[in-house]
Amino acid sequence: MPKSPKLVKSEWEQDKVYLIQFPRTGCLPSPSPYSLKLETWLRMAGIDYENVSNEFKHMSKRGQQPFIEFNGEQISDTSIIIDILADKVKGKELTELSPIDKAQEHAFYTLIEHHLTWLGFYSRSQSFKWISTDEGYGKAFSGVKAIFLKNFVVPRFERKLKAKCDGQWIGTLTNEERISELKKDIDAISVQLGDKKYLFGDEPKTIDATLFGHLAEILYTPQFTKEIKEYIETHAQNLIAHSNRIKVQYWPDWEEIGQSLRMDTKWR
Ligand SMILES: N[C@@H](CCC(=O)N[C@@H](CS)C(=O)NCC(=O)O)C(=O)O
Repeated sequence: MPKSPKLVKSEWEQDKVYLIQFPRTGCLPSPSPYSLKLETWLRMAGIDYENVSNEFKHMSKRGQQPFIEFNGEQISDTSIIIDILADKVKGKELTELSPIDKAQEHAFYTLIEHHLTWLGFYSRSQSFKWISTDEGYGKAFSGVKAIFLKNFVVPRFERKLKAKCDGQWIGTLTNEERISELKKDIDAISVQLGDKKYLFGDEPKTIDATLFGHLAEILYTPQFTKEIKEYIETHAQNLIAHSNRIKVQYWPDWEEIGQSLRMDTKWR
């Protein structure tokens, strides 16, 4: 077992992927759409990985999580990680599409990760209180730590996200305009999915993990307005079915994770 002191997992096994991410939360395995995307992708690809908590302090060189450690190297940014793993390890079939589908897939990736995701950030800038309840980290902290989380960390995070949104187009919109933008995203993805199992056919692709990661944060966590979930329920039932399909197939340990907050649950 080689040793690399600068890594979070300083003693590592050759060819094993270590996924460093936030600790588990109660209402879904991660409060980060990117972590949920990447872990879902690893499961879809059938890659042997080990979860490692970042203990709220270990971040990548980009100042973000999740990231992986693989053969003594740290790799960050979920899309870059996926490209590298698909190339070097497993999961190539999840990235293979015809040129026209690939073009559409890239457009949907941009819509999801660079547009839809801002509505999630906006929602949390308005209220991220759930993160300190049992839906979030409530069960993991007690006493002074729980008070600190609720009264200092959450308001600070809300302020940070608000500043981030204010510096973007989303901060300039009225609430009505924000919701209208979100509905357009939902409609576009729902039309692409149609009555197919996955966005590009019967088999899941990387973009399905991306969609799942981002949509799960909308469907399974509290939102700043009820309108969003109500709109998906009434106009995009197929997106709910898509999320459920992925949850059933790749997250049989979902409930167990929410109860135990363990990072080493068995899923296959
Ligand atoms: N493009 C990056 C985005 C990762 C990202 O934005 N992660 C957020 C958590 S959801 C983060 O670590 N933010 C650090 C911070 O806000 O301090 C990826 O795909 O990995």
